[in-house]
Amino acid sequence: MNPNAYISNVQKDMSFIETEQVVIVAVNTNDDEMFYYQLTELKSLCEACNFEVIETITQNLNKPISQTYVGSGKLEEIKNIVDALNVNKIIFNDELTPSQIKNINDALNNEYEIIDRTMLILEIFEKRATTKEASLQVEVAKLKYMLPRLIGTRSYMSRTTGGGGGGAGARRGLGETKLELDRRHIEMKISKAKEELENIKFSRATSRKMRNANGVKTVAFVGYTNAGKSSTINSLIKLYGHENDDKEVFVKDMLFATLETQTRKIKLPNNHQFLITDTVGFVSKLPHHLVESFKSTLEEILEADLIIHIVDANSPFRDLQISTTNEVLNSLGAYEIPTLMVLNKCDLVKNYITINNYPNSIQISAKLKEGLRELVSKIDETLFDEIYLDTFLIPFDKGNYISLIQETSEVISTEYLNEGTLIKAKVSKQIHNMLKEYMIEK
Ligand SMILES: Nc1nc2c(ncn2[C@@H]2O[C@H](COP(=O)(O)OP(=O)(O)OP(=O)(O)O)[C@@H](O)[C@H]2O)c(=O)[nH]1
Ligand SMILES: [Mg+2]
Repeated sequence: MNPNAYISNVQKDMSFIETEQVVIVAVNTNDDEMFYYQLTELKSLCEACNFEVIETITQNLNKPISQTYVGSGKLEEIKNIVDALNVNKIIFNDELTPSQIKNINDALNNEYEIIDRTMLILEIFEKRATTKEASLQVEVAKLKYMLPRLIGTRSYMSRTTGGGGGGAGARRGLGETKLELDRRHIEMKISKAKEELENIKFSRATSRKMRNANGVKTVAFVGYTNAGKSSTINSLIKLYGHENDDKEVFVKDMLFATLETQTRKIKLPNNHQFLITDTVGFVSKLPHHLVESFKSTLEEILEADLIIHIVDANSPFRDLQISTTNEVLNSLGAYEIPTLMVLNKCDLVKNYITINNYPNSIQISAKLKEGLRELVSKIDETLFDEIYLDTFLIPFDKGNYISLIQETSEVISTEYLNEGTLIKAKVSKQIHNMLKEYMIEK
């Protein structure tokens, strides 16, 4: 099958609101909680692509069969079931290798569309991408996924050679030329998209450097998709948003609502300010190419002074979601950044004992705006742990320093003397060091 055709078919299907019935196939290697969780998740991924799962076919194996994913008898059974159900798309729970796709297609007479987990995730990401950067990142991931899958699909080869006619040798020759052209075309598209991404990455790095140079602290919100990262950020913006930067971020009950990082400014009543960054959500078996393509976006997490790990406390799979998130964070190299776990959606949790299993976490409900003050004071404590109670005598011609203290610190008292302004405040280490010459003992 021509992967291009396969991809564009899936895209075409996406444009209809109607759902299409599909069958899912999964190899169960250890019959544990993880397997059932991934199956449930695959169904959600299908839903996000407007596919309705009407049958789940599983096979218990030590590991997927390297040639055909499931055994040949099982393939026969799959064929009978999908025929009986009149379904023409089969969704596989894992990423299939190029040869597995080819062999499954051969066994099923090329009569069905074979879609694997990776392709589903790529499709959802593609649908959700709204910025140039996100679209390019998804494009690179998708093209890289496609590249090895151009080879070895017989229907693709015969289509490119115009079907019958000529000997096998001639057919292969023409097919290979076309294949080579397609491959080169894709490689060119990948390097063009990467070049464009480099430029975007550069301007992102520049604005990040400016933020760092200004000593502005950053808090990255990370976690599983749909855990409520964006909702929590919106609730915080409502309470503490900066007047010039209080636009809400996008929230929706769907997988991967957020694809691009967005930053908002928070100003607390004690004048402490910091930036919060919303990030793309994670999912189990996040395709390798996708993580790689989104690396520059995800790297924003590495620049953060604090990571807020948002967990859906109401999910029966929250422990697996926590470990998946931790794995992705570790793979990015975010070991040393202080992290605070936040259990969200506590309004839905019936059994409070379960929540107590996470002793160092903060419990909130972004929806009911509960627990947010505690969250903010924990963030404040972590970010501004080195606070100095200083008194400065600032000369009148240095009014900008007065504004700096008033803008960023909790001011205890202000007095206007003949020599200048006497100001007592709880200041950050940075201001403490910067204004040492105006400090007086008090
Ligand atoms: N009941 C309840 N629902 C919530 C709460 N917080 C978020 N939600 C809902 O959960 C869904 C997902 O919320 P988002 O904020 O978009 O989740 P996210 O973590 O940003 O998701 P992605 O952007 O996909 O990674 C939405 O339907 C929210 O209304 C909460 O505290 N309680
Ligand atoms: Mg979001």
